[in-house]
Amino acid sequence: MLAEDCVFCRIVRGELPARRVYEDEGFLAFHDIRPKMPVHLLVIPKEHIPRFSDYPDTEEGERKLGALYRTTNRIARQLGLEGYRMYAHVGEKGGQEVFHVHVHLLSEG
Ligand code: DGP
Repeated sequence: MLAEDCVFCRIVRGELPARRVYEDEGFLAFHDIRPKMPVHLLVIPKEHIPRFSDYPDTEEGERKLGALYRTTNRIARQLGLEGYRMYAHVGEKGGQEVFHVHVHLLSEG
C-alpha cells in the first residue's frame, strides 16, 4: 500500500472528510467511522507507518511509539475522559483493517 492510496494518509492531507478532534505537527485524531462506544477516536501519526510491528526496535522507534501514546494521553485529558480503553490491531491476523498505525481510544464519555 502506497501512502498516496492510504485512507488515513488521505484524511491527513484533507482529501477525505473526517471529524477531527485533535491535530498537531505529527499527529491527528478523528472519530472512527464505525464507533463502538459513544467516544471512539483513532489517533494516528501523520507519517505513514503500516503496522505497530514496523516501528524499529531502536531509540528512534521508542521515541515515535512514546510520542504516539503521549499524544493519546493528551487527547484523553483534553476531552476530560476519566476512564477509557486504548488498543491497536496489528496485522491482518490481529484484526487490522487499515494499514496505517492507529490507536483506538474509546470511552463512555
Ligand atoms: P483496525 O484497522 O481494525 O484497527 O480499524 C480500522 C478502523 O478505521 C475501523 O474501526 C473503521 C475505521 N475506518 C476505516 N475507514 C475509515 C474512514 O475512512 N474514516 C474514518 N473516520 N474511520 C475509518
